[in-house]
Amino acid sequence: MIEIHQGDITTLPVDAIVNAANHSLLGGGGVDGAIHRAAGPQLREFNQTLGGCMTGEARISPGFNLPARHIISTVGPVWRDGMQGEPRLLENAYRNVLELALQHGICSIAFPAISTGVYGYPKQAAARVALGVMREYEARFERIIAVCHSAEDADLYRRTLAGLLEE
Ligand code: AR6
Repeated sequence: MIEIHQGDITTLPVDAIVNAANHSLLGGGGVDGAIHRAAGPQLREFNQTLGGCMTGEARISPGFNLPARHIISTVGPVWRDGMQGEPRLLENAYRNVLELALQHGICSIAFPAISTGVYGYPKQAAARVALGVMREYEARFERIIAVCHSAEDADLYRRTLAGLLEE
């Protein structure tokens, strides 16, 4: 069962939280900034050894000062007009995070709404991609948590998940 949680992803004591990062993996704004602040400067030092990350790929780091044991960073697509492969790239981001999590024996994982902030991906369309991939993997995890920063986003996720379950 996919859980929808409203709040700050950095507070969750799970095996892994997912970061919506940029290619450098060295920090930024939004959820990326919050995760780097909460994990501490060791995250940036560690990520300097990873050599960056392409759009749709995923990299794993320790959780450092977070309650989460690991951070899996991915880079979502920047939304242009929807005709530049954005849906496939967003799907790849979710899928590659979940595959990497399985390789590392992670049982509980929490995701932010990748690409829906600074990168401008329309929220409804992004929620359909996110929840669609999560449903494919849910049987292989104890917990998959979709974290929404606002109550409005959590409502959108609940409605989108209900719609997918009816299909
Ligand atoms: N917990 C959960 N969700 C959050 C939090 C939080 N603490 N803070 C923000 N969100 P964004 P992107 C939500 O912009 O669109 C960075 O600068 C937010 O409401 O963080 O993938 C990176 O370095 C939104 O729904 O990520 C990249 O340059 C979602 O997280 C770029 O932004 C994603 O918004 C990535 O942009």
